[in-house]
Amino acid sequence: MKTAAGKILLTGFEPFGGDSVNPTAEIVGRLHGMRIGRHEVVGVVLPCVFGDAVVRLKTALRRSAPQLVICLGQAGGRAEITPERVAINVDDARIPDNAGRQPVDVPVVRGGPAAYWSTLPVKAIVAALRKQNIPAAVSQTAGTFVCNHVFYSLMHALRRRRAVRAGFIHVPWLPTQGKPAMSLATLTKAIVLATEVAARTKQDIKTAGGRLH
Ligand code: PCA
Repeated sequence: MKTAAGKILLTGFEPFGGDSVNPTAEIVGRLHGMRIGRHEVVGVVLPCVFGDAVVRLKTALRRSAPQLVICLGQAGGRAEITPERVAINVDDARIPDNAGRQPVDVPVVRGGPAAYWSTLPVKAIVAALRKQNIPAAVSQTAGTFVCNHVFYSLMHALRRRRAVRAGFIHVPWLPTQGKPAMSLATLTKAIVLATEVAARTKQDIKTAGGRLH
């Protein structure tokens, strides 16, 4: 048997905002310990709490020393798998997090740059998913809640480690949560595919992926 060449850190979130499930915790639970290509997946579920989620993420980064990091979050109301293009340096919570924290207009990292780009091949991921008939689109905003907070903190933590590719993907609800939704089987397949593409694509493809609005 071939030994794994390296680790892929895959994170999800616990349920939040009164929900009893979060599709991303389910996906991560299914993929933890799996091999994707020559990599081994390390799955971690983060608390949906400003600050605490980042502490857990940094511990996971230290322990697993991954070559690739993909953080996942639920985006209720979206119909597609959406790799995020950019993380912005602001927390602005419309609802309290799971610890009752609700920061408004505060930077994720004081003095940090306004934004960090994802270093995942977001366009290639979208193209590969669409080829499998899985609805996908590049998203231009990860919002300003805990997901963007984790995404920004991830890219900030890795800013001097350009060899480690990293980014964030939002996913739709599960069918039990509302509509639009995607089955757990499709979500899991999509994330495996996205991870494979991210692991093997050095240079992202250049296709127009933006929407007018
Ligand atoms: N989605 C939220 C936080 C946790 C999650 O799964 C967000 O989009 O910010």
